[in-house]
Amino acid sequence: MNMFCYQCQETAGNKGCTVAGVCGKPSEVANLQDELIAQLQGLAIWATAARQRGVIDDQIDLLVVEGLFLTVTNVNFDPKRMEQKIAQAKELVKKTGATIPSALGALAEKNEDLRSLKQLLLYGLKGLAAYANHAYILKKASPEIFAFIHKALAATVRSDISADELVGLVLAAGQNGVAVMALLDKANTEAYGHPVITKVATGTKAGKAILVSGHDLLDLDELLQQTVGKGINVYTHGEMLPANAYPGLKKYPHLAGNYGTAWHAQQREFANFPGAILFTTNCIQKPLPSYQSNLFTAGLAGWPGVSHIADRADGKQKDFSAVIQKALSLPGLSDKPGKELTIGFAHNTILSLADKVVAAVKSGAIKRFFVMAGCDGRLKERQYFTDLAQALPADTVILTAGCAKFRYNQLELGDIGGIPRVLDAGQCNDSYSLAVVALKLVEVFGVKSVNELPLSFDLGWYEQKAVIVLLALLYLGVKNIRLGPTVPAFLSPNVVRVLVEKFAIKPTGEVKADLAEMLAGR
Ligand code: SF4
Ligand code: SF3
Repeated sequence: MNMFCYQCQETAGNKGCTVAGVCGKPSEVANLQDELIAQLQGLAIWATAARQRGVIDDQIDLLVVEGLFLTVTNVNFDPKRMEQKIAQAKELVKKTGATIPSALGALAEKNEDLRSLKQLLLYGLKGLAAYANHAYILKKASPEIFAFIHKALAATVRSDISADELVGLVLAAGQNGVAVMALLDKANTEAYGHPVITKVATGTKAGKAILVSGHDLLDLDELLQQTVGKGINVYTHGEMLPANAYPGLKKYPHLAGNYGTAWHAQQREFANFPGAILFTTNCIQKPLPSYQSNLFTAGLAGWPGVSHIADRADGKQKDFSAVIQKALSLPGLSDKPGKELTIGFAHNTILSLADKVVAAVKSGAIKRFFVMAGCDGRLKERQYFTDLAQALPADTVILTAGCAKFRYNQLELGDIGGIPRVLDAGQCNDSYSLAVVALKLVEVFGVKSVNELPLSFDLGWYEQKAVIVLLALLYLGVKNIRLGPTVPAFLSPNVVRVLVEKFAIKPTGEVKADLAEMLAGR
């Protein structure tokens, strides 16, 4: 075994990647990630004890969230960047005298169920850290969330911990997941305003072009500012699509629309893009030689041999001039018509339509809502989500967030009295909107819980941001969530049993049978 990683949905044989990652992660990087996690665990143990003495180390707070985010699937494949982060961690370990666990990796825990719970917690923390880092970049931070990350990360190496205590921490991670997504929502909306209903072009305009992928709105913002008047059109890709709906970003006339679909189609889509491409976070894949020299990474994203834009220094913006020069040196796009996507249905928009939505439910025009959110991925079994969206009765509405939407956001699903049948709340980062809407529905329908609403959850997962979204929903008490296209390999049979008993969570199955069950409220 060269490595062991089973943190994502595409893990080899739904058991574990042991030679190299299906994602393209070489064993060298996987092992460096294990080493980095161990350093972070040591620092987390120290920081938890230090907090009890009233000592807070801002450098450790930031390093732990950045380090965890760096190990999320498809963020960074560059061993040098991993080594740099390990070196930073080691400096802090030296400064503090923290003790680093000696056993590395998921298999360090020998008990199958404890291992499963510890890894579920760790992957939830990775997602939590990713969202905390997104908020931090927009100058929003929560000491309570940092403290929880440290406490829970420290618990993943405890040999005296019980399964019950770990289950408690997993649910507490969900609680912190709700808090971090609320914080990120505040960060995004304070910086760029509440998303508004927006029609986004998927065709192209003649001219030089830059394509921006990933989730980092500030990178896109600064690039838009630096391309004003340069004769360059900026397009969004994948999880950047929702950026088009923010007033603070859509005000730029050269934000020209969305090009392409979800992350896993990037090799084909980028190869056909005759401009510069900027990847800001997950999910980057191995670049093809045909476009590697047009590709840039920023923030925590990285691929060996791909030019990386330096981080902000001294309160200044990132310098995207290399991306701009590259775009100007390439042929650019020609005029091509395309469909329009209607987006911008984050909580503020949906709540402003609440009267209309409630009236539609009360009149029977809308019978049921389906939350179909989360991740997209390569597996052909994900056709299930397209087929399900297509099979939904015409009096139902999809609430979506995350790149899962690319499985059905181009279908002609129409609207119900002017309410589109696909309400797109934004990135996976914006899943908070779906919780706000669900809780609002509880209030307006005067029911006791989300589980009494005409609302079903059918989620696709791929990486660890989806894990924290799932844990947040479990914390909110949501039952009968369908999860697919496979059950996470890191869940042991006993842990699956607990999840089924407590939350009636179930795997996605056949479209027809699942639909019949969901329409019956199961
Ligand atoms: Fe395998 Fe997924 Fe880990 Fe990549 S992130 S090595 S595909 S389990
Ligand atoms: Fe997608 Fe990676 Fe998860 Fe942000 S871009 S949802 S997979």
